[in-house]
Amino acid sequence: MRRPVRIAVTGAAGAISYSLLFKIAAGEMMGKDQPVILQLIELPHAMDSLRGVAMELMDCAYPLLHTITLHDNVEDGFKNAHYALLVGAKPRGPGMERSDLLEENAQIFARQGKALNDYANRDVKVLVTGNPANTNALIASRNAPDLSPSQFTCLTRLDHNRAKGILANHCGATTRDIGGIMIWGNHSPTQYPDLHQATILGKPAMSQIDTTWYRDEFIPKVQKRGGEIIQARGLSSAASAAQAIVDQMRDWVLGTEPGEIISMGILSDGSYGIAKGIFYSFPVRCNYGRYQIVHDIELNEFSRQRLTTTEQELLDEKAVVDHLLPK
Ligand code: NAX
Repeated sequence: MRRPVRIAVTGAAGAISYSLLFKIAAGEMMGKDQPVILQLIELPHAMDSLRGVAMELMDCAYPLLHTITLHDNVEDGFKNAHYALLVGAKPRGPGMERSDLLEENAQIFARQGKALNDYANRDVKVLVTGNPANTNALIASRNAPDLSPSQFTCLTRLDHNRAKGILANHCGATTRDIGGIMIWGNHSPTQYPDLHQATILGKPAMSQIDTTWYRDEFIPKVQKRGGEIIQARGLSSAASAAQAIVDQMRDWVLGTEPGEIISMGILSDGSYGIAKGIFYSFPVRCNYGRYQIVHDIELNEFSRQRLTTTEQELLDEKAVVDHLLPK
């Protein structure tokens, strides 16, 4: 058996974690031969609830679950972590402006970035889910000067999976038959779900679907799927978000399938003309624990405009929190 790896999770008593932790403990994220230590982190007032979650995890008797530790602060919770899943965030309250939300979360993620810098394993891989995920990832990475920004990512795999599922359902295909889906930009309604490289059973998707359906129905459906789920369930997506976290981390750590493209929020290096210094979702492939942007994708005018719109939103978000970024 291999040595266990340490996985820190914030917001561990929340709705997403209630699916996520059980998947991790069952070996779905790190592989069926990799024992895990779960370092669960919550706000002090949620520690009782967290103890309940830990009891249930124990009661599942997962063979790969080595140890569970509980923490009410990130400085203890991130100690020696190989992986950090930053799920907890401050939700938007009544009367709160988007700028207040950005600023309040900036403070939370600044502290988490510093704690990762000071206490986590030097090779820690970080995935930010808590919203606004892209800008929170930017704040965390900028507050961790001793870690590489490439160790930080944000979750856009849920958007990717949503696009795949909705397209499969529309075409009467299975998701196995579909490849080449790309999500560009922000995890927000400005994101751009791009089907121009997508294939269904190996043939171009755009030649098998109606362009009007793609532009007027598919794109807004993916962009607003989170809201549609809240309206239907009265609660936000939780199980699908947990699955997306597992998928994104598993692919990052264990690699994508040959030829497979996934979407990941990462620090822009200027590829495709996107401004450097923002966390932006790009098409990537993963190998040996690293991700690489897929280059040389042709973008038509329609796509280019959408890439720019979501880029501008991220630049605006960055401007709101700029005074909190270490210079
Ligand atoms: P819940 O409100 O059910 O749970 C969040 C938990 O985080 C709570 O238990 C809270 O006590 C804890 N928490 C808050 N601040 C914390 C901190 N500083 N340190 C440790 N714990 C903290 O929310 P849930 O449905 O689990 O969603 C979690 C986050 O994911 C939200 O910000 C949500 O907006 C975001 N999402 C992001 C998605 C993405 O694709 N990037 C999709 C799903 C989800 O909406």
